[in-house]
Amino acid sequence: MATPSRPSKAMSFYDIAMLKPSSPNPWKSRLALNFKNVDYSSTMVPLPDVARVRRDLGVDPCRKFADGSDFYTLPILIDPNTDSKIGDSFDIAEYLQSQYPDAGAGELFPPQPLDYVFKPDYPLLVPLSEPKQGEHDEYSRFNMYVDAAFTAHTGLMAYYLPFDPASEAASKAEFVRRAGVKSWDDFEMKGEMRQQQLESLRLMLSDLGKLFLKDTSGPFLLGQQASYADLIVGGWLHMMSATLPEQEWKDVRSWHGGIFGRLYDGLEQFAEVK
Ligand SMILES: N[C@@H](CCC(=O)N[C@@H](CS)C(=O)NCC(=O)O)C(=O)O
Repeated sequence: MATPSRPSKAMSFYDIAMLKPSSPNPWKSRLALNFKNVDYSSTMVPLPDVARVRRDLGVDPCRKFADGSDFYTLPILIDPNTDSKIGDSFDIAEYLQSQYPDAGAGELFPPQPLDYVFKPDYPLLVPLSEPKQGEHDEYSRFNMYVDAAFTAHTGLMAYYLPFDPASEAASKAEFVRRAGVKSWDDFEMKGEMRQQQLESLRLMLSDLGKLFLKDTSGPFLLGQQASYADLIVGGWLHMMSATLPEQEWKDVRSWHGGIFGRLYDGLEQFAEVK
């Protein structure tokens, strides 16, 4: 049977409930779903319910905590057209591309070199998912390094997550438990430490930004053609836009000749929250 170019039944997409969507991996998938212009609806899951919802949907965890225990995460995409359940943002993008190759803006994985490496100075609190070997190796590696680069700077963002008041206390308590700190206030990064981290973020973005200078005919890595690599960075830009204090987000947008402000704006066409 020929692969349909557009699904006929709406898919279900699961993201974490916040006053404004803030989670980078679900954002990557939202951008990819809108890029493909497929029909879907979103379910926003309170953070303390993510593990239960994922288990109830029968989707195995794809990430582990540092102690080796399972870490239940979102996004999840359920496609009733093919009876598929996908529980990792990279897998979701690959699934959409293979199942709906011609839909929407077309190819999510055009061949391109993605020469970017980031090594954090210290181990991340929660290890990242391993990159997958497969058809889109270059993108998978890029995804891992970009995740590492931004995760190393989430100390600037965590305190400002716009929690849904209904699950705010439980969500904060869970973060406090995971980080092994005394209270939520310990997440507030200020003073000299904040300035150092902002400078580190600026330098990291300078390095990442070099990839965007190869083709300046548009805001994307390939100039005017958006690809999943742009969406990966875009997921993190959305987290920063939802969490950083206003002036810091303005600074990020304008650093390095405005590369990341232009990218964020260029991706607006795929950023509708449905
Ligand atoms: N490799 C996974 C990682 C997903 C992930 O880490 N999701 C985070 C949000 S960005 C999450 O669900 N966190 C739940 C929690 O912190 O309890 C993917 O790309 O989908």
